[in-house]
Amino acid sequence: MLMPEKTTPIQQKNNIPRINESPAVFMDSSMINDSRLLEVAAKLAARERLDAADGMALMTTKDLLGLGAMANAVRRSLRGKKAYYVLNRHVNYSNVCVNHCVFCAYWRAPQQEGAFCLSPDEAARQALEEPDLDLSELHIVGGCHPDLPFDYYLELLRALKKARPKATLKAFTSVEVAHFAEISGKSPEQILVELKEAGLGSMPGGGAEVFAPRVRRELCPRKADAKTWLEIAGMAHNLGIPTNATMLYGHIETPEERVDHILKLRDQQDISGGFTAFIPLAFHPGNTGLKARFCGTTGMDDLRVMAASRLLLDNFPHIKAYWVMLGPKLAQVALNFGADDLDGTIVEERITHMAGAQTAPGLTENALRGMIEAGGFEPVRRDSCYNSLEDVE
Ligand code: V47
Ligand code: SF4
Repeated sequence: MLMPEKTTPIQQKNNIPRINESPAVFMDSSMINDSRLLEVAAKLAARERLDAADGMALMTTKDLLGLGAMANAVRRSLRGKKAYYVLNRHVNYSNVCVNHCVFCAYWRAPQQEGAFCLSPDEAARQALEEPDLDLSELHIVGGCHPDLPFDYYLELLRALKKARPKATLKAFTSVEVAHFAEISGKSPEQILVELKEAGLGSMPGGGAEVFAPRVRRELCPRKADAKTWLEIAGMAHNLGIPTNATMLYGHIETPEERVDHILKLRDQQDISGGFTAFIPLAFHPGNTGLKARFCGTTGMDDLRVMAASRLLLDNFPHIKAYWVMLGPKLAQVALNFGADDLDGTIVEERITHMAGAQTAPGLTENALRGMIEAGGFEPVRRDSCYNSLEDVE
């Protein structure tokens, strides 16, 4: 299969490079012991696109070091020794949600103990809690609240933009946008246009979970389906709004379903081109409806998903090792397994910590730079769209 040759408008605007224009991949095949991986390595060297069978070889191999060497060769051909991080803060405006996903420990019913909903002013005050932190990004997500009017979300963006004018507002997943359309009677395009006018700069990649209908039926039947998620991401890209993409792994999904999910994202990226990063999300079972069946992902699987993603997503510029879910130590190692970004300072994280994550609530810039340097990489402070801020005063 050949890769499309045309660069989409959002790729040009955001300076998103195409991977098939990147330098050739030099791979030391003496590192590879799995014969199936050797076949994939030969395809990569010939710049052939990988298919689902290749994906299965990557997603099921026990040859972690061979797989890592392949992903690292691609990562180094794209980014050299650069490893990105961002000064960001999470703002969770509400945990009230009508979707009740089985894997989620974050949601509460409207009157339930622990339910919260910040006013736009309260959210803005929260965004200003660390006045000395020169934030480049606010990561803003909540649940699908049954009663908040769409105007609330516009007010929320305006208040946050006023509080932090220099920060990109990375807000609302495709699932939230689908919900806003449903409660307001507006089309998802109209919702996106109005959010953009109110200050939306980019969108996070949550809500994708695993696209397979079998998984969604069992774990998140009320949530927007795969087609809707992908369509809204495409609409955002066409409106010039870059977005991320995720996959929640380590629960009931099969290796085939993981590969299918990743290839669906690759297909969408071929069409609309506005995905900036892919983030594999390691499932945390604590306090969720799956806690009796799962005990968390293994380091082997975390690194395998990271490396397989880098190799399959030939049109995604960045792969993020989200330290909150992987832990800082494994996230640092993941920089050698295809990842080129650690996310950021975060300050306060709720979704994973309510599901039992033991990581710190946030990290300092020094800690992030130290992790990157100690791993043998060059830290690059970035904005939400991966522009370097290293030389900016
Ligand atoms: O959509 C829910 C997942 C997502 C659990 O775009 C869980 O830069 C693990 O999308 N264990 C939200 N994960 C987080 C997210 C994200 C994070 C960091 C960066 C970006 C980005 C996006 O977390 C949800 C869902 O897929 N999630 N419950 C859990 N128990
Ligand atoms: Fe709601 Fe998101 Fe949690 Fe699902 S994952 S219950 S949509 S907050």
